Formats: sequence, structure tokens, C-alpha cells
Amino acid sequence: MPSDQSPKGAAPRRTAARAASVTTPAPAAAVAPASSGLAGSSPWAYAPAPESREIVTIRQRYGLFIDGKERAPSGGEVTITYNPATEEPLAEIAKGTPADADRAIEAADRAYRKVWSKLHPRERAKYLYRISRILQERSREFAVTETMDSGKPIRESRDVDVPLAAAHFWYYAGWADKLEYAVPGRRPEAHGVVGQVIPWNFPLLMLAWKIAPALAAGNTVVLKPASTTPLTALLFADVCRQAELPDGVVNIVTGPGSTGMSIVTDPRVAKVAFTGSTSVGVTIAKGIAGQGKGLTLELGGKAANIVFEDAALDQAVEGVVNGIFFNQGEVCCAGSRLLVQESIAEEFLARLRDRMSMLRIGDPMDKNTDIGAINSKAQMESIGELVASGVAEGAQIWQPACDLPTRGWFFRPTLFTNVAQSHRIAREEIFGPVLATITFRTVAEAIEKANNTAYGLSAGIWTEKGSRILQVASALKAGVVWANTFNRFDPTAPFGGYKESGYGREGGMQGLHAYLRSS
Ligand code: TAP
Repeated sequence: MPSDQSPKGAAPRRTAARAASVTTPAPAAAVAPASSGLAGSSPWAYAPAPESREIVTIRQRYGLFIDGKERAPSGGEVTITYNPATEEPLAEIAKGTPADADRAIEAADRAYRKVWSKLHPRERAKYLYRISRILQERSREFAVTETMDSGKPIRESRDVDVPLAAAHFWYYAGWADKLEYAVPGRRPEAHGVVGQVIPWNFPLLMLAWKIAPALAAGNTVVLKPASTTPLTALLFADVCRQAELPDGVVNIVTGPGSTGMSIVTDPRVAKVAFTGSTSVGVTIAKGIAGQGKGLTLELGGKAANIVFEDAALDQAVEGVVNGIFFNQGEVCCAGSRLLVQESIAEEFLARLRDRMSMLRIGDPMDKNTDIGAINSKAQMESIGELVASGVAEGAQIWQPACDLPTRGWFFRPTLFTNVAQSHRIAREEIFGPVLATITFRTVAEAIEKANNTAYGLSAGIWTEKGSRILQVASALKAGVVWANTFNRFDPTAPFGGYKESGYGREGGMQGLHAYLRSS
């Protein structure tokens, strides 16, 4: 997240969004009204501030982007991508087949051998700078398209996803002619063709995290977007044409998971990068085992956001809210476990409930919206099932009393207390706006509980004491640890996990290493 980003913190007092009916699967008796606090006492609400859709023309049908041209899928089939906020179909998307994957890999291989590997690195850099500039010029178009296709609030796609995507291309453009400094004393070489499969939670940003370092390092790319969010990747194909990127350097193949598998297992693909669920990551690792390919896996997480008794409480509340409700909680590094010191738990949770009561849930295209739509019906059901398991296992649920839109897939921000570490909501990645609270008494107990997870992607520490930050951060088994902040991203900083959160790093110089072989 860029340094000027304050996803939910900067908003003034406000009332929760008002709409028609409630669709949360939580038992009605468990849904408490807003506790005390500002929402109840505030007599006014924001007027609607919808972003205009006019800048975007969504076509009725999209083909595959192979060898610089749009192509019909070999099987002639299409899938539909929906607007999660309205459940309306947006466009028909080509259902790429293994034969299409083969054509895309052939194009990428040819482009690598005949064009891209022969270009001077400075020339490669020019293309990356050009792509970055075009993304900035077309940022509104990208933000609106992303929000319509994914359900995330326009404020986040406008202020986080798109600027960060452009920043990644800009940053890696700078590396293209300096690769020998990334691997001192060795000769950097590209892998050749890389296969990349990305998820639906940050569609454009994940594309940028993958394509920018790959091209800077001199590789060509075949990328498969998620089936529920293909539109910004297809708009990016248009950016490649506008930047006059040589044909075949970037290929976008939409289609199901099996098409993704065809891409990553093809022997001509020398390096694979995947972001998504741990289960698919494991399938991919098994599928390519023994082939000698490079592999980076960015998988799930169950991050602890640890609040110590000496923390600045209001700032910590903002950090916890940002940690779990940013992008509806559909974030691999979301701070989905709140670890709060017992001595301040009651006061902290009261402030947190007050803050949650002010979150605005609803139309993602409204610039005031804090929590948009859940990406798909399937994801909505998965969140509902896990929340129901939390109630059944004895945790205490609290949700603010806001109404939800009658159409679209919306889920109330949810706070669980009395959570045991054995509960599913404390162990499994929910990938939704659901926070599980666990208390602790000592620093050692906080560390032990934070590390008591199969994942190891991220964590947060809230304390005024610098020495405690250093002590706890070095003891946490997480790839990224934020102190007195959360969900900060920067192209120069490496990101990635270990244990079931995967391996390899994206971002920074480390992210470049994954796309280089060095002799
Ligand atoms: P995944 O199934 O992992 O989807 C991620 C990407 O992998 C999509 O492009 C998907 O294509 C593709 N894919 C699916 N099966 C594949 C296979 N066998 N071989 C190659 N590619 C394959 O995630 P999901 O089903 O959308 O979400 C399920 C859960 O995963 C979520 O509840 C969440 O917990 C987790 N998740 C985590 C992340 C991150 S960033 N850690 C991101 C998304 C989801 P299709 O879209 O066509 O299926």
C-alpha cells in the first residue's frame, strides 16, 4: 500500500450504510446492534458519491491475447464474468483450452528466442517505462474496470491497486539494465518462457507483481488470470499493444484451472509463479516436480495482528480494521487473528466495535464505501460456512447493525471473541471480513500463539516500545512483519512467506532473483 494510503483511517464520523435487507448467514440472535459509540449518536449520513462508469467500455465478448493478437478460443466456448455488486453479467470471456495454452507458449518461446532476448536491456526498460506511463494515464479506466469485475471499493482500486501496479512496472524498468548488480559476481540470464497463474483478489496488481520482474529480467510470459476477474488482464493486453510491445512477449490466456495446469506443466515453460490457495499451490508443485523448473508460490495466510497494552489504542484500532477489512478481507496477508493483551482487551474491543459500526458497506463504486462486495457467490458461501462453524464451536459473534444491499454478494464485518486456538476460524484462512480475537498475557504467550498456525505469511505488532518490536518481530515465523502499521506494500520491498504460505519472494531485488538464473 503506498505511503499516502489510509484505507479506512482518515474517514470522519459517519453512519453505516443504509440499504434494504440483511443477507448475512449469521444467526440473527448473535447480531448485536452497534454498541455505544459514534455511529448511534451521529444523525447524518453521507450522500452517495458514485464513480462514473462512462470511462469504461466493456465489450460483450473477449478473446485470448496470443502473439499480440486477440484470438478466439480453439474450443469456441466462453464463460461469463459477473459484477459481484449487482450479480449482473459483464462480458463473455474466452474459455482457453490446453491447445490455446500451447499456442501461447509457442508464441512466447518464439518471441523470447527471436526478439526479447536479443534486445539490449535498456530497450526492454523503455517498454516497461512505457507500460507504467500508460497504466497511469489510463488509471481511472483500470480502477473502474477492476471494481466492477472484482467488487472491491473504488477507493482501493483507485488509490492502491492501480498506482501500485504502475509503480511495479516503473521500479522493475529501472532494474532491466542493471541485472548484474542483483546477482553480484555472477552472470544473470533469463529463464526464457515463464508461466504465471494469478488469483481474483488483486487481479491487476498480481499481474504487475508477476509480469514486471519477469520482463525486466528478460523473460517472456504466458499468464492465466482468475476466471472471476479477467477484465483488467484483458485491458492490460490493450496496454501491451499501445506500448508496441513486440508480439508474443506477453500472452494472456483466460480459462479454467486445467488450462493453468497446461501452462505450468509444459516443458517449454522454464519458470512458474503462482498466487492463490495453498491446495492449488500444492497441486502445481506436484505437477511440475522433477521438471527442473523454477517455482515461486504465494499462498494463503492467517496473520496475527498483535496489540500490546502499551500500544496507541486508536491507531491500533485503525490498523486492525485496515488489516482485516481492506479488500473485504480477501487478502492473503490479512490480519485475520487479533491477538490482544488481556489487560486492555475489554477497552480495545469496545473501541473496535465502535469503529466497525462506522464502516460503510455497499456499492463498491461509491467513493465513500469501505467494504465492497465479496468476489463470488462461492466465496460468499465459503465465508458463511466458516462463520457458522465459529458459532457452532462456541465463539461469540458480533456484527454491526448495518443493512446490506439486496442484490450482490455482501458480508457484514464480523468480530469473533472467546475464540479458542483450536476453532476453525482461528486456524483456517477465511478470506473474508471476519476477525477472530484471542487474548494473551505475556510477550512469550503472544509469540507462541501468533506462531501457532500452519501459515507464515505476515504479522503485525502494535506497541510503543521499540525493543519489543525487535524482540517479537525476530521471533515471529512470518515472511513480512509490520510494526505499528499493516498492509503496507512497496515495489522495493520483498513479499512472501514460508510454511504453508509458500516460498520465494516477489517485489524488490529478491523478486527479480526468481526470474533469473545466474551462472
Ligand atoms: P485458487 O483456486 O487457488 O485460484 C487461483 C488461481 O489458480 C486462479 O487463476 C485459478 O483459476 C487457478 N487454478 C485453479 N486450479 C488450478 C490448477 N489445478 N492448476 C493451475 N491453476 C489453477 O483460489 P480460489 O478457488 O479462487 O479461492 C479458494 C481459496 O483460496 C480462497 O477461499 C482463499 O482462501 C484462497 N485464495 C488465496 C489467495 C491468496 S493471494 N493467497 C488468492 C485467492 C484465493 P480459476 O479462477 O479459473 O479457478
